[in-house]
Order: sequence, then C-alpha cells, then structure tokens
Amino acid sequence: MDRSSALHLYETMLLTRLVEERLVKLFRQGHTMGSVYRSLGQEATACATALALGPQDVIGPMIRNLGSMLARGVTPKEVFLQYLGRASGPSAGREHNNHFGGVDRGIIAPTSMLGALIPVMAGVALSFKQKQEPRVAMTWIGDGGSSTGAFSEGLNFAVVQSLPLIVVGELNGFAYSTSPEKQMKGHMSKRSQGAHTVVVDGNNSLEVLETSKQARLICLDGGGPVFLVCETFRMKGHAEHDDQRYVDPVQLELWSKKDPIAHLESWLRGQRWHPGPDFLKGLEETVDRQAEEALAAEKAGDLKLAGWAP
Ligand SMILES: Cc1ncc(C[n+]2csc(CCOP(=O)(O)OP(=O)(O)O)c2C)c(N)n1
Repeated sequence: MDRSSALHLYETMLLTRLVEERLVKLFRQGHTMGSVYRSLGQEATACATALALGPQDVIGPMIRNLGSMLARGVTPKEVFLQYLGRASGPSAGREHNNHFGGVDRGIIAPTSMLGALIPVMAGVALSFKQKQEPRVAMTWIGDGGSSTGAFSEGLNFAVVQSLPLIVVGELNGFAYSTSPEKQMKGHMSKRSQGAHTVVVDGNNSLEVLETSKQARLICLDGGGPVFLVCETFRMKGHAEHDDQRYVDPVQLELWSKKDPIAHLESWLRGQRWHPGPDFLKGLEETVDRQAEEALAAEKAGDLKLAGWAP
C-alpha cells in the first residue's frame, strides 16, 4: 500500500460519510425525495471494494454503497441534485435517492429489488467473458438480500459459467430489524453456491482493499466468481425514519470502537502519513459548497420531475 492509494482510500471514505451527513440534514429540512440509507460504519465495505477495480470494470451498487459511486467519480453535487429530485440531476428528477448510474462510467443503477442485481451483473460478467475482455463486474448484497431466489440463481449461474463477478456480501447485523440468525442457518459465507469465498473484517479498509484486489485477479484469471463476505455492522437504522430501537446498545458500543475511518486514521498515523486536520476541513468545504450549489438549483426553479408542469 503506497501513500497516495492509502490517502485516496481515506478521502473516499471520509467523503462518503460527509455526503451522507449532509443528506441527512437535507432530509430533515424537507428538501429530499425519499429517505436516506446510511452506510455509517460500512464505508470500508462500500469504498475499498470499488477502489480495487480498474477503470473498465463495472459496478452495480445497492443502497448502502453510495461510497462505491463516489469511488468511481460521481460528485457530491450530482448526489445532492439527485436526492433533491432536480431536473439537472443525473436521472433528471425521474428517480429518487441513489438510483442512478451511467454505462459510460461503469455504473449500473442500483435497484430496490433485493437480489435482482446479481443476475444482471452476472450478465455483465458473461458479456466480458464472451468478448474475452479483461474486465470484472462487482455488486453488493446484504445478509437479508442473500435470502432471495435471485441471489442464489444469479450466483449459481456465475459459478457454473466461471464468470468474472465479485459479489460483496455485507453481513451487517440486521436486515431492517431482522438479525441473520432469524433468517439463515449458519454463516452467510455458506451461501456461496460453490463460488470461491473469502470472509474479511469489513471494517478494516486495508484488508478489504487487498482482498478485493486479489478477488479481481482471480476473476481475470478465469477463477471467478468470488463471494467476498465483509463482516461489519449497520450503525444506523435501516433509513432515517428508523431509530433502531431493536438493536442492543451494547452491540452498537462494541462496533463503534471498530469504526473503519478511525481504524484507517490510526494506521495512517502509524505510517506518519496522516494528512492533518486541514484535509478533513477541505473535504467539508467541498461538500458544503456542492450542497449549496444543488440548493441554489432548487431555488432557481430547477423543477422536480423534469417535463412535468408544476
Ligand atoms: C425482494 C425484496 N424484498 C424486500 C424488500 C424490502 N427491503 C428493502 S431493504 C430490506 C432489508 C435489506 O437487508 P439486507 O439485505 O441485509 O441489507 P442492509 O439493509 O442490511 O444493508 C428490505 C426487506 C426489497 N426491497 N426487495
């Protein structure tokens, strides 16, 4: 791990946290459409995985993977415009929250239907294999989403066809208010359908990045798919309306000590690579400025639901 890659990882995770914090404020002020699904505590699982990819690879994120989109160059302003439902936003006001992408930048838009992206991304990976292109597809699935038929069918297809697909399993303690033991027997990694499977500490961004890079090489070498299960914890409720009263505070306390950003910060300090407080301040200013620009677009009458009369 060289200094600039480590700082890029740090920057992407911080940016994800700051953008989501600002989205929460915008939500509470009544500006946004839909809710905000935080990835607090899971930034490593969203960012370090995507940062392991090459520019020609394709991702299919889910709701807690805004960080993967920022990792691929989506700007905070685009995210704010999208959540504000603006005509000048990425989906021109036709979709809410992070349901946008762009084939040109290798992002298949997230969908709401859990599991549905697995067969879609297996299809993307199949096209790479058929065209003999050295590219991989990556998507994410929660422990709850791994109970769907689409997950099993899609991953099974990828295994049988040896497709260059990385499925990141987010084992994060809860699917809405249901814990994994209430909906699966054994560890999530047992649901691999025979795929090469690795379990990592999802809050250790360095380990996630390194393992994701290895997973990519396995895929490029024809050994895919890879099921990369990240053990982590959802530190907020399902979305902003959910106060997570069903979560044991002791568990939250325990996981707060394993915060992925704090972990990387202390590693950077150990390397004497920590960029200092101005780095965070600069990012905060960037996020603030871009949020204000999006709010200015709203004020200027950049209509919600493009093409519709107010
Ligand atoms: C097929 C399907 N069933 C139910 C839902 C409603 N739903 C949306 S998110 C969610 C919980 C998802 O939990 P998990 O997959 O573990 O991901 P996490 O929210 O923990 O990241 C549910 C039940 C849905 N969107 N799609």
